[in-house]
Amino acid sequence: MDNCMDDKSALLIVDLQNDFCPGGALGVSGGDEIVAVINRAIAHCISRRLPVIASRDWHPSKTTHFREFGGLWPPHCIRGTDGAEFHPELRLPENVIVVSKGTDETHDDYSAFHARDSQGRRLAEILSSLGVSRLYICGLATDYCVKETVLEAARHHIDITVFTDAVRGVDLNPGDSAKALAEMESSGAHFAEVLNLLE
Ligand code: VGL
Ligand code: ZN
Repeated sequence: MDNCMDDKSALLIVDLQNDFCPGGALGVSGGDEIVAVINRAIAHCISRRLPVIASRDWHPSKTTHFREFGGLWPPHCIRGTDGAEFHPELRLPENVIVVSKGTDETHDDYSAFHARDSQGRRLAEILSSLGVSRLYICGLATDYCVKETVLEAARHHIDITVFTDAVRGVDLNPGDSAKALAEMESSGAHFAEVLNLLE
């Protein structure tokens, strides 16, 4: 297990938004506990001038992703609302690249590879323009967006490492997060801990 991100690496923070934290519309247990850990990973990237990308769930108020319209979930992360904002203690760098997903009325868009930046570029295109081939991933939720992003990374030939101390899952069914981590490992993902990163 490596304890330093190299110059082909970037950090991807998945959906660290108010609605996914305790008290939010779709609060993930312990979701807010990882903010301090992620801030440490961000500091690691800033000191090495490595890109930091933050994805956000950015839904319209009417989408088939929501229970009311046939989906699985209560309304959450509706763009423009407080619930869709990043956690206030997350210390994103000034040059963070924000990518938004779930913006369509008919797609769940769990994978951050479906997200686009403000210029409409998808994540894979952004990574290749930055010369990034290794992605370190953290955030919410282990069993949905983190998992789908990790499983899709292989298809884009991106080597991926999950920061296991900086993810939390929904666990609609008990054990979903553990199962998700096992699937990620079988797909070739590596595991590391932020707390083992060198300062
Ligand atoms: C997510 C459930 C619904 C996620 C998004 O970010 O993991 N989970 N929408
Ligand atoms: Zn969502």
